[in-house]
Amino acid sequence: MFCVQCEQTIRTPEGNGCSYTQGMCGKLASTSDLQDLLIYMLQGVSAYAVKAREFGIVNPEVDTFVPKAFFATLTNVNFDDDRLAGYAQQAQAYRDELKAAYVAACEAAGQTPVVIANQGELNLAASQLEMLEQAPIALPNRGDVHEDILGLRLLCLYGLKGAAAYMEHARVLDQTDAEVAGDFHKIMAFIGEDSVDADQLFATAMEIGQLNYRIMAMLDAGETASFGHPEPTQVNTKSVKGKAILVSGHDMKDLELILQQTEGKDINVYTHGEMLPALAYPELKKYPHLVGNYGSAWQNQQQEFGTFPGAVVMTSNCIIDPNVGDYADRIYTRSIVGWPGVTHVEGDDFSQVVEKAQALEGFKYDEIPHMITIGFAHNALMAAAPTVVENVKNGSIKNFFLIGGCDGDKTERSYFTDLATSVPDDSIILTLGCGKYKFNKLEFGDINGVPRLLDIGQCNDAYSAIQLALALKDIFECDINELPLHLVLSWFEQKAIVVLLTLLSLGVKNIRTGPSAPGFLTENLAKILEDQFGLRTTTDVATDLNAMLNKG
Ligand code: SF4
Ligand code: SF3
Repeated sequence: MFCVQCEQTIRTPEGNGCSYTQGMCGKLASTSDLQDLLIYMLQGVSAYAVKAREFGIVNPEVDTFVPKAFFATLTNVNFDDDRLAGYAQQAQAYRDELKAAYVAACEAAGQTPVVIANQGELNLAASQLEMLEQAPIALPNRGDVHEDILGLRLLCLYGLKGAAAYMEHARVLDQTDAEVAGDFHKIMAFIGEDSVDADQLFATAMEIGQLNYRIMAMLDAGETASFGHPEPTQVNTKSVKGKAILVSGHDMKDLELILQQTEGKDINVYTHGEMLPALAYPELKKYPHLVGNYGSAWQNQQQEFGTFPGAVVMTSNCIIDPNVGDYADRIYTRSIVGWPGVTHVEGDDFSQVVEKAQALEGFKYDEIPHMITIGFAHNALMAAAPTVVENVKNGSIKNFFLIGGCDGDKTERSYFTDLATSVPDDSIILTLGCGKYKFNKLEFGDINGVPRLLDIGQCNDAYSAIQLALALKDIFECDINELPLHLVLSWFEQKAIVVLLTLLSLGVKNIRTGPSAPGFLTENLAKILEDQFGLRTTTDVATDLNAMLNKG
């Protein structure tokens, strides 16, 4: 196995990456190898999807399948070898179908079809064991390439994974776009070609960022069309007496289905992790039995799910071993999420989850409520903009800090809590992603009625933060990088990588990321990104804060 895609990757002086029998996330070598083989097959599908499109042949089923199956290879999404092997076989079937359609179209047009080698022709073995023997050709560090080229390839591969995940989140909400899918296939196929051209790889990384901007706009449209625009909302973070279901991950459509199917059944529904922002959407908060948020970010799930006296549903990343917390029999996976032995809910029927919650004890008492405020996505931010601008003009607000991204369990991540509590009192803090749990239960007060902590939403709601920055830039008639806006992103997995690529592709400079640099970025690449974009890794709060306030 070789995997270096997340922040917790193994780092050694000889090189970074999980490459033994198991990754730090618990992913076994067999799972990792099957994921790589799956990606290899998906690249073959995309290569023929590009060719078929030359003849106007577009298969929406394929356009859905490729990003969805690619999503299964993100950190902490799918640990189930049987399902991964199944996706790889399905990819082969789709590839062969597209290839046949393309060849037939070429023949009809009197052209000679292009033969796509490697990913275009590999035939998978029938058994999983034999498939694993084929895996070495698909490893992401295959071949003998310069480490900087490998780093750039991985930046593209992991960035596109993040974009694929958001595409699938958008598709669930009926947002698809054949042009976006076509551009996605082009990049997916290109990555499979193992380019050694640094400029081309770098340009592709920027293209991925731009593609993801379009995808985040689609996802935003899907979420707001389905559930309305988030509005500032007080949310209880304590438990309420009664039977209970906890819904984690990013997929709000699943939450809606669960809310509909628990109506009138005396079951309280709670959000967890990245589902917290759902509580601010009118079409979700209207359900009185959606009672609040329980727990915090993904890395605490073994303890939090372990003590939750009800059923748990994991709708997307990030899942970790449920057997450690002893709740494998009452957690359910959805969509591309998988854990061997855990019940996977297909279709729209959550009755087994409801029955499980009814059979479990539930909370015996009401806890004393602790309220936090959420719901500052773009519409709410724009509504507050005139007051904010007035306060900027009269000097009451001097700086904006965007502190957000992924959470994780490294102790160095206290940096983000310390930074949020150290910024000057005349600063507004914007946050998003599960990284917000490092400080979202603290009290930050307000500036002339504007809350100092504005929770924008999930990691994909970086789209809303970008809209605010663009609006402020227009109001103050300056470049986006001249705004008193400082971005400090915590990263863990590939969605954060693609959000970063989006920001860079939009020309946003001087972003800080932490708590460490990605393991696949070599010193040379980090230097190039710093020279071109001012991108740098966090150091200590005092040094970074001083530099940011002096616009460094
Ligand atoms: Fe290692 Fe992260 Fe890959 Fe898991 S996802 S194997 S921890 S790099
Ligand atoms: Fe969190 Fe996994 Fe990334 Fe959506 S849920 S931000 S880590």
